[in-house]
Amino acid sequence: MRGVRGKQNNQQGAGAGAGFAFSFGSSVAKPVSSTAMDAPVPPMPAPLCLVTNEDSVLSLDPAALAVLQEVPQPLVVVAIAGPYRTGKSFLMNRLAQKRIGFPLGPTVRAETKGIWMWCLPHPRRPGVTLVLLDTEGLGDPNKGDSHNDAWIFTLALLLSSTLVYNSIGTIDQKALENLELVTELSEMIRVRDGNKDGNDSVGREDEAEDCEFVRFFPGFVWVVRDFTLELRLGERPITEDEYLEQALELKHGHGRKVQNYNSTRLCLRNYFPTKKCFVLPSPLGTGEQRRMEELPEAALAPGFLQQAAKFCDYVLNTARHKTLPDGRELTGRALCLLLHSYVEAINSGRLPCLEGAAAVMMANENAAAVAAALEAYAKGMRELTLPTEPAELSASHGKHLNEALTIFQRRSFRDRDQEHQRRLMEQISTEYNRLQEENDAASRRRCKTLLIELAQALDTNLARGTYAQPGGYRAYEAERQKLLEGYRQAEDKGPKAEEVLDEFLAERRAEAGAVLKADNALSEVEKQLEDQKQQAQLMEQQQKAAAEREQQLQALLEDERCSHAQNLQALEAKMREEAANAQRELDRALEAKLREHGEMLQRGFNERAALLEQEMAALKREISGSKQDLAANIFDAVRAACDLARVWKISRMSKARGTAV
Ligand SMILES: Nc1nc2c(ncn2[C@@H]2O[C@H](COP(=O)(O)OP(=O)(O)O)[C@@H](O)[C@H]2O)c(=O)[nH]1
Ligand SMILES: [Mg+2]
Repeated sequence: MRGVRGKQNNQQGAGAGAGFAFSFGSSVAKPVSSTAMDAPVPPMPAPLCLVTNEDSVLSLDPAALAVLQEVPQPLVVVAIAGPYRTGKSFLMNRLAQKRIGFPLGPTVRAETKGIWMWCLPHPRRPGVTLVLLDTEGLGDPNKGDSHNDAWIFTLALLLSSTLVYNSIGTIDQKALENLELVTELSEMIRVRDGNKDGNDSVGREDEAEDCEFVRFFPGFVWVVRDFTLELRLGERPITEDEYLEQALELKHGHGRKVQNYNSTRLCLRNYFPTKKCFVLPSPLGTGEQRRMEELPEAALAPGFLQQAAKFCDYVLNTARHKTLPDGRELTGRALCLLLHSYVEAINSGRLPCLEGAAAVMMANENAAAVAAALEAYAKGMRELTLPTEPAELSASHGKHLNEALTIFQRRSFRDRDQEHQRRLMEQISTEYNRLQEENDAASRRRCKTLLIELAQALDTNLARGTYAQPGGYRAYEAERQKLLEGYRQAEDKGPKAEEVLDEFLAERRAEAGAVLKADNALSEVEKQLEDQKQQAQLMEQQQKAAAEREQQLQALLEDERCSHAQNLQALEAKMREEAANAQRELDRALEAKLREHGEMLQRGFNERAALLEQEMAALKREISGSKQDLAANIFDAVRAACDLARVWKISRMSKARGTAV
């Protein structure tokens, strides 16, 4: 069995970016994403090889993974694929706005074949990382191992949010045949793990799955290099997109020849949610053969520069963030997890499963989101110095719980049955309980120390027998009042102030009685009166301690009510956001199918149109299902949160009353 192999790869790009910036046309920046304030991307001076393909094994490079893993921002992932030596790396360097970066054809020796990665701050979207993926050596007979060419192409496609296919000349039958790989995609990817018995060897269970590819696949851009034709259809000038559309026109009929003709075209039409085309003339005069990267910008043909800038503008302005089909944006960590799953499947002879990989990634990320949120809560609460007043502890709990929920919400993915949020709330509750106990203990320690200090004069006088003489009780009582005053004035006693004082007075009850009894200056009646006063004072203190406990219990219940409300609010906001994202993505898929349906009808491909109608009906069912799901989920969330709140309440009340749950 072949496993994923970590491989130390020291190959770097041909050199660090020289900081040469091409100027692209002005553009309107997209709105900054919600996670835009995340830490910026660590500088990556040159591309690294992310996936290598040698000896029929795909390996992930730990150094490149480490870089990608550290990107906490949303990603725009642009991958380029196509025949070798067609200027792919050259074009990607222009997208990076760097003269030197991805190694170009003549500068690399026959070495690594695979996917190179370059992470850069997105030049037009603050807070977003642009990940460029350059595939190397597809179809190059002299380079590496051609066995996994199709896997490299598939991985580039699955990782990207925009896939650029680059070829030279024109989009003719030959060019489309070179792109035959797309027809194999339905044999190489599965949407979901249909085979429940676990025997998921290569082979597809569900032939209809590829109609769902449109929800997972990136936007598609075909770039034609050294283009020499005039963009005309008969007399009519046409756009580049119309040129692509025309090249992808289907033929009528059912024969094998027609099927062969149509197969790649059909896949391109059906799998990709958007299609775009750019034609670039040769950057040099005809027949010139020079290394472009060594030429100054001014030596490149203006037509090439203009078209290349148009391509870069399109990609930088419109390429979408990399998301899951439900619209949730991926970070570098999440993309790494998906990549691991895909490569592991491929190396062990299985097909990458899109939903399976997403589920593993989401579980992993949700667990990490719980840990990060809990850590933030604990860190925030550690700022308090104990003992502190219960109101302060409670306010701090509310503040940091809110922060923790925000962190969790930002970082987590679809959280089935609110399992992870529930776990987070339980762990925060446990931590809050622990802190309260710690605060109680710290309060007891502080109050006891304080009383020992304040009682020093009393104890010294008692030891000296100062109170064992006529008038001693009055002196004792005056000293005791001084002690009580000092205690009341002391700050930061915490939640156990009254309770500890109550215990102190009860402990000293006998002592006060003895001093009173021994004081011969007092008559029996006076002694009785003083004794009653002592008793009343003790009872009053007992009541204060009881009131203190009751007040704290009420505050705890109020804390629970607030936590519960915060939890619910976070759950509902998250669900609404998820539902809106999912709806947007489904709408986008539906739109692509609707467009294709219109074209098929117009061109008389009625069978195809009917098939598309079925696919659209399935998507619409999913859309209405997702709306019902939202309502059901919110209901479930409320119920789950109520259950949790009830458990807390019972446990807190029992704790406060000193009984076991
Ligand atoms: N004719 C032509 N050559 C190009 C173009 N862009 C880059 N080149 C040159 O073609 C060679 C291969 O380029 P490279 O980007 O490494 O191709 P890749 O193998 O597809 O990545 C280099 O010497 C480039 O300078 C282009 O648009 N037309
Ligand atoms: Mg290259």
